[in-house]
Amino acid sequence: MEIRPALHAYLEWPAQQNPMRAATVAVIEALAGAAIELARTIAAGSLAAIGGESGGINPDGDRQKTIDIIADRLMRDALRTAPVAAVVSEEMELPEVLDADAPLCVAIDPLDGSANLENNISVGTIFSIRPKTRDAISTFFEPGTAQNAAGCFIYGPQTVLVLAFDQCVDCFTLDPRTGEFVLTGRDLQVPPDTPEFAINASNRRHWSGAVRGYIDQCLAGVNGERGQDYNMRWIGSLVAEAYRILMRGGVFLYPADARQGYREGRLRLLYEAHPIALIMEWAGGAASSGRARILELSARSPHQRVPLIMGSTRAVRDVDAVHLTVEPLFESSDAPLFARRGLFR
Ligand code: FBP
Repeated sequence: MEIRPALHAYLEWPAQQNPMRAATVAVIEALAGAAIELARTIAAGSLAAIGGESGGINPDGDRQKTIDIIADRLMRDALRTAPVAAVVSEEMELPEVLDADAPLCVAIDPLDGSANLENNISVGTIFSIRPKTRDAISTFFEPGTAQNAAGCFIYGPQTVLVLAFDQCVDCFTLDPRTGEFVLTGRDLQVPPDTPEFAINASNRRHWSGAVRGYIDQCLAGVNGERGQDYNMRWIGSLVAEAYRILMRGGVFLYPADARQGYREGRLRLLYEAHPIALIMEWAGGAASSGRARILELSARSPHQRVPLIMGSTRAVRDVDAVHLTVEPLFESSDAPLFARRGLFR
C-alpha cells in the first residue's frame, strides 16, 4: 500500500536542514492549522451564518464579507505564532509588523474569491513567504524571485494545499477522518500542450489589441493561425483556475483592460500573482504580465495590481509574443504596457 505522509512528517526533514527552512516550515504549518479551521467554517456554509456582509470595506474598496474577516483573523492569529516579522494581507491597508526580529515576511490573501461562496464554488487562501531583507517592510518591495515558498489552500469538493517549497510543487489533501493534510501529489508538472484558455470574455470590448488578437486566434480553431481547436474554462476563482492548470494545463489570463481601475489588471502582485507565479514556474509552467516575468516584478505598494497570464509555458510565451507586435487599445498611466504596431486592429 502506498504510504502517504502527513504534512508535518513530510516537512520534518527539510525543517532539520537549516534555521531558515525550519522557520519556513513553521509558517507553513501554522497556516495549515488555520486553513483546517477555515475549511470547517466554510463547509458549514449557511449553517455558520458566514455569508453576510461585515459592513467593512477592504483597502481595494471591496465590501468585506463576514467570512473575509474570519479568514483574515484566523490567518493572522496563526502567523503570530510563527517566526514572522511582518504580514501584508488583502484585508489590511498597511503591512503589520509582528516581530521585527523574526526571519520571514508573509503576504496573504486570506480568502480569495469569497463572492463565489454564495454559489458553492471553490475559494482559497493564497500565501507568499520570503526571507526578511534589510527590514521587514522593505522586504515586500523585493521582486517575486525573493520568495522561498508559496502556496494556496483550496476549499472545494476537497480541501487541498498546493505547496511550492524547495523548488518543487506538491499537493496535500485534508483527510476529514484525521483532520490532517496528507501528501497526494508529488512534484506536480503543468502539462505543456493543452489547448484550453480561461478569460472573462465579458470584458472583450475593454481588452488591448494583444489580448483580443490572442483570444481571436484561439477562437478561430483548427482553421486559424494556431491550427487547433481550443476549449474554454472560466471559474472566476483564481485558486481553482490555478489548480485546474496544474492538473491539466492551458492558460489563464486576467489582463489589464481599459475599464476604470483595471489599467494594471485586477489581481494583486504580492499575494496573488507572485505566489501563483512561483507555483507555476516550479511546476514547469510560466507566469507573465504580457511584458515581463511576474517573478521579476517588484511591488510599488502593498496592494499593487498586475496583469496575470499563467499556465503552460508555450501558451504564456505565445501571449507574450502577441504583446510584442500588437497595437494597444490604451496606454497604462505609468508604464508602456502595450507596443504599437497593428496586426489585429
Ligand atoms: P478577490 O481577491 O477580490 O476575491 O477577487 C479575486 C478574484 O475573485 C479572482 O479569484 C478571480 O480570478 C477574479 O477575481 C475574478 O474577477 P472577475 O469577476 O472580474 O472576473
